[in-house]
Amino acid sequence: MNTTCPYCGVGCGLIAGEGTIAGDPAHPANRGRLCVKGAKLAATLDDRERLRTPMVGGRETSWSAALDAAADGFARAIAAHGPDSVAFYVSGQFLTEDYYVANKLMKGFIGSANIDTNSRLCMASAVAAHRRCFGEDLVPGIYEDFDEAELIIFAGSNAAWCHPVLFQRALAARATRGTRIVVIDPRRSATAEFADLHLAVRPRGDLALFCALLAACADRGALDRDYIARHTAGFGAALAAARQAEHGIDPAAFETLAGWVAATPRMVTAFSQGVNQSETATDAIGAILNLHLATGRIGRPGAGPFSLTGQPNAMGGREAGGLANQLAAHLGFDDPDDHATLSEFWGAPNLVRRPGLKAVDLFRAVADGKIRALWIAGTNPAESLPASLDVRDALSRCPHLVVADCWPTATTAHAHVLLPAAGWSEKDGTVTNSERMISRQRAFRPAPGAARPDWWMFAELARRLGHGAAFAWDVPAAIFREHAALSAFRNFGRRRFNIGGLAAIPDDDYDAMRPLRWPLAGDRLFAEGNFPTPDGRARFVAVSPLRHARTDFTLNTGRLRDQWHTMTRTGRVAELMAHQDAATLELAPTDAARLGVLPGDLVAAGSEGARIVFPAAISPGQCEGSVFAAIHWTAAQGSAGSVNRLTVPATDPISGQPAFKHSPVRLAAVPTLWRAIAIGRAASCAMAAGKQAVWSQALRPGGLALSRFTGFAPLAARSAVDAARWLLELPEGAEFLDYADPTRGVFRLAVLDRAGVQLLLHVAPAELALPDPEALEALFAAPQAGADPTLLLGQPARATATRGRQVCVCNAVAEPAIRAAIRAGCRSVEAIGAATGAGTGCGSCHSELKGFLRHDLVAAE
Ligand SMILES: Nc1nc2c(c(=O)[nH]1)N[C@H]1C(S)=C(S)[C@@H](COP(=O)(O)OP(=O)(O)OC[C@H]3O[C@@H](n4cnc5c(=O)[nH]c(N)nc54)[C@H](O)[C@@H]3O)O[C@H]1N2
Ligand SMILES: Nc1nc2c(c(=O)[nH]1)N[C@H]1C(S)=C(S)[C@@H](COP(=O)(O)OP(=O)(O)OC[C@H]3O[C@@H](n4cnc5c(=O)[nH]c(N)nc54)[C@H](O)[C@@H]3O)O[C@H]1N2
Ligand code: SF4
Ligand SMILES: [Mo]
Repeated sequence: MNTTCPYCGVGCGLIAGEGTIAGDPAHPANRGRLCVKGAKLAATLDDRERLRTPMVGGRETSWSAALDAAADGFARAIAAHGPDSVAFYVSGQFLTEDYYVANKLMKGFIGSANIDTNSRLCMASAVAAHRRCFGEDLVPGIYEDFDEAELIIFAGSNAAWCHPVLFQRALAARATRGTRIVVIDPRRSATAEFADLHLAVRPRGDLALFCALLAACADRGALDRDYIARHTAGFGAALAAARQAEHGIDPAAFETLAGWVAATPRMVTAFSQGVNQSETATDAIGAILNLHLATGRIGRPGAGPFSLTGQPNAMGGREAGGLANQLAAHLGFDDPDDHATLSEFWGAPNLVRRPGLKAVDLFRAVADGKIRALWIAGTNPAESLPASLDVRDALSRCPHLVVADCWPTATTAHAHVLLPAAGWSEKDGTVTNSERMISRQRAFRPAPGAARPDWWMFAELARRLGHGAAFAWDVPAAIFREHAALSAFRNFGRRRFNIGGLAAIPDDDYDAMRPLRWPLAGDRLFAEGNFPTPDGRARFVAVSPLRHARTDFTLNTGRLRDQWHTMTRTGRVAELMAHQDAATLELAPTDAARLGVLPGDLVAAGSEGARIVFPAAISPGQCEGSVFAAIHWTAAQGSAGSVNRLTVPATDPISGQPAFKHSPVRLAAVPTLWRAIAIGRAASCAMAAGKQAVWSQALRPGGLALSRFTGFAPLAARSAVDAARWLLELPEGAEFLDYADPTRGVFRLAVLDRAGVQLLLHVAPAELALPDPEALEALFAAPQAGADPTLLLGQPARATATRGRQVCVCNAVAEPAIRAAIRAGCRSVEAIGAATGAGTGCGSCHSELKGFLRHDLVAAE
């Protein structure tokens, strides 16, 4: 069955078979390709830990009782405190149909605009910039522009890891037509490894840089005066403002880039969170749009500004109007006609007239007691919002909290009413990817237990609040038809988002629907101007950079190649833990030296509200004064989760998007006394571990769990069992093999039962090496003759080559094999691929292979 990937906004098509998931060769977004996460989706179809039954107050109950309780809390709050005392907080991982129903209920029938979404954390700045410049939230480009461009600038985007299949198209363009790839990122990211030019912009320096590029194009005669004159307004002021900017970039690198930009009409600027998540994001995107308008590089083959959307349905949410400051179907609050149009279409006399609270403010209002009933679905704000400890506090104070999710999370832990949601593979609907391509997600297996889709839950809530007639759909196709009809209703060409051609699509055709892109009539927007503004002209915005106060260190946060957000899916797949198995704080070598920190040593990062101790990773790709931590790790994976305890809730004043990439932090080295590693079948980390050590735990193949500890307090133990009890919950009724050298601080423990080895633990002082996890794992595989003391050696009895850290997850190729291939003469990524298979799957490990090549070859010279 054809469906669509539940992860990133590339929106790859899939074919789901019996226990297999493969790329769909006929889907235009990926033509059969997948990245690692997509390729490992079959392994996520494991329902063991899913939420299955509705719960009220911690007790299992029926759907009708749970929905009654949910609705009752909303009805009471509305009756006593008015519609603005309730809110929904939803998700770019919703299907468009889910979004449509939730939005219609809140804005049309409850009569408040307090519905916001995690897309506020992700796309809101792009939406605001598009609306300000184009008059409507429109992404002008399509993926084919990546095939046809001659210069692709990735600004604040680590596409090699975050939009891997699209990034492959950029690499293919370079191979076939010599396209240049530029990466603008303060950090030398995996994407930067591929770049013809990496500009290590200073954090938040994008606004100044794009202003400077506009000025450079003007000076070099690279403007499209005709396009400016015919299709835009406000150029003079924008150029004057841009000339004020000081980019602060290395002059030679800037000159190179400015030369390329001036000389290359086929230019795509793809931008993502490095630009979107700052206090000046809307202006920085404005500067990108200005540059493209001024050079006429918009809506033409191979040219355009391109907002890379994060979640699979970030775009569908924007179409449905899931943000608190839009109405629906690209109808807005500013125009009274829009209000009348929507009110009539929905038959909603209560339709709200003013925007609602944006995510960060919404949770502040929960904390202040202004929001008294909140429904959260498809997102995990206790982990993903900035200052997450304050968010948790708000959740715990909310008088009525309803949460719908597929798995238990830090957010579901606070729910009064907990609803089991059907997830990807179990629910039907549509998603829209970064290039406006609408694809079907299809159910291909039953949902576990009583889990149900979100649209159904909201429709049931509506019925209980007395609005049943307007929410009486029986299938998602019916919702989709209404959504499509709304997009065309009284449109008259005013809104480019118009999929009215699908308003009468029969159920069968909806089921069989192939991907299609809007506008349905033609692909590229704005080549001939015709902007959806009153005079048809785009608006230049006069933007120039602010000066930012210098802070001690700034914390930059972002994504890892093989994980998805708060890890509810990917964290349950051992193969996806192989690339990186624990949280680290990456810092520049100079900063590490100043702090006296070696790789793996502990370093504490502190902000106003919290302090997190991380093992340090020292990275030459990190710029001085900036440290980087991944967003994914939660308390379930270790003591360093989650990083949003440290981030501050500063937002862009126009879009309300949090500045996740730039939180001020203080750093301090923490004494690193000892380390431990444990591999086991059943043990989980003990509460005491956090008082003694920084710890992490990750799944390994074969049902094993790997725990790592780095100690900052002395481990007062006389035996290995003693030591283990501080760190781990040991299985009951087992036999122990115990080796202890308390004076040196060396402890080794094997825990055995009749089935064989249960757990192996090694503790050593910081200056001694610990055994390799692979070596310990081999001991679980080997047949054991009882309590064999050689188990404590930390290596297999017969030395077998260990596999080493996996680099290519698709084809399970590890570091030693790759290094051996390089030693044997492989001099390119392709040659390594031919010799070992590494990098011949999704290609997202190419940057690492290049790193090995560079490093190993230099070392060999
Ligand atoms: N593997 C994986 N892929 C994903 C996701 C995932 O969880 N895992 N999530 C998806 C989602 S929802 C999203 S939103 C996207 C995000 O995709 P990206 O935006 O590409 O990912 P991030 O890692 O958040 O940030 C990108 C880069 O911004 C850089 N950056 C930080 N500050 C600045 C700055 O001031 N200027 C510039 N130019 N760059 C800066 C960071 O160093 C980082 O390398 O990924 C999507 N794809
Ligand atoms: N520091 C920092 N923080 C960030 C970011 C950053 O770069 N830095 N990036 C931000 C961005 S761009 C994003 S998009 C957010 C993502 O943050 P979140 O949205 O909080 O992260 P997810 O883990 O994707 O949460 C989705 C939840 O929905 C559940 N779920 C999945 N499918 C369904 C469904 O169909 N129905 C229901 N009801 N539940 C479902 C999952 O189990 C999971 O618990 O994080 C933001 N937070
Ligand atoms: S590139 Fe994105 S949509 Fe495609 S398989 Fe990977 S995660 Fe899924
Ligand atoms: Mo996102």
